[in-house]
Amino acid sequence: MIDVTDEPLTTLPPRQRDGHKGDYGRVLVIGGSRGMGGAPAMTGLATLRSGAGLVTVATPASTQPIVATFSPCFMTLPLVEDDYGIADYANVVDLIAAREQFDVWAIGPGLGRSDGVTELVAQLYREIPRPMVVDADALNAMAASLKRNPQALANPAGPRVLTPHPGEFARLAGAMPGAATTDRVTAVANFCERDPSGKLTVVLKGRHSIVCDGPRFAVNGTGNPGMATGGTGDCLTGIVAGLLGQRLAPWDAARLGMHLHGVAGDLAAMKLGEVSLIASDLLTYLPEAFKAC
Ligand code: NPW
Ligand code: AMP
Ligand code: MG
Repeated sequence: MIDVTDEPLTTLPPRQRDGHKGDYGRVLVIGGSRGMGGAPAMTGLATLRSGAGLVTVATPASTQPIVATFSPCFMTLPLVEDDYGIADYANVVDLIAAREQFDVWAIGPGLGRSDGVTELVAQLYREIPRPMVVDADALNAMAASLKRNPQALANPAGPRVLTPHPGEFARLAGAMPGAATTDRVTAVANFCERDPSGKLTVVLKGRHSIVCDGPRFAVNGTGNPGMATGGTGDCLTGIVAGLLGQRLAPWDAARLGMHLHGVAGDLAAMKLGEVSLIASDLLTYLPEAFKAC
């Protein structure tokens, strides 16, 4: 039987009176594709609402003007694309060259699936030395790489927080986890054992999301079924990235992020009802969630 941690949740330290935006993290979100501009935009907004100092959303060139209109508060960066989606080589060169500019990377929301995306994700996952949140289509890209070579992504250059829902987890791990919490904990533990580098934190989402960094496990208690609506996971990616930007350790950022995401969902459900809750409501209620923690 695996012990679930009784460590209390970390809280963010109060902001320094003379703090400046560089102190709170420069975050790069990579996501979006034709028809899915909303996903990286929500990730970018959630990152900002979670306290990051500067946020840039990198998205295919054709999607960039759309993503930019969601907010004047984040910057955007166009990615080279061809008829099939992101064209990997040029992007990897550009992004690797930009690595020093960003403290935290968040990759995957709305990115779509293509060979170019698979190559882009594999290279960034392996090579970027900074903390990276990996979600959505970046997880699908990882699954495609692992299928070709199970060791392809072992021992990445920096810490990685993976945030799969059960469907994404099944693609990564090769089997759908059971519904019971003990089965879910076991499934994540087994998955983490495959990369003993100590750089992996996995959040298996759903009711009672599991957070595991190898030796430690936590089970989240916040959230409600109103959050079973498109885009809520994209918001979680941004929350965790924002907390990493403020220098929380991956385990703390994943646990606190999951908790806050659920509190925002619970506040939204209290006000609006579970039926009508939509993902952007989480962005509205995140400030209250932070104030309550
Ligand atoms: P089924 O059929 O429902 O039983 P996908 P996705 C299975 C972007 N988005 N929760 C499920 O089984 C994302 O960022 C863009 C969820 C199905 O077979 C991604 O880039 C939005 N699924 C992309 O869309 C808003 C579960 O997994 C499969 C499950 C695709 O992401 C929406 C679904 O996974 C969205 O976020 C569970 N508990 N258990 C936007 N506004 O731009 C089993 N499954 O195919 O990866 O689809 O999650 O929608
Ligand atoms: P995604 O499927 O990637 O959009 O992620 C959905 C998000 O909503 C995850 O953070 C889940 O933990 C959360 N969520 C979905 N359904 C529930 C539920 N029934 N209870 C609590 N949280 C949920
Ligand atoms: Mg998702």
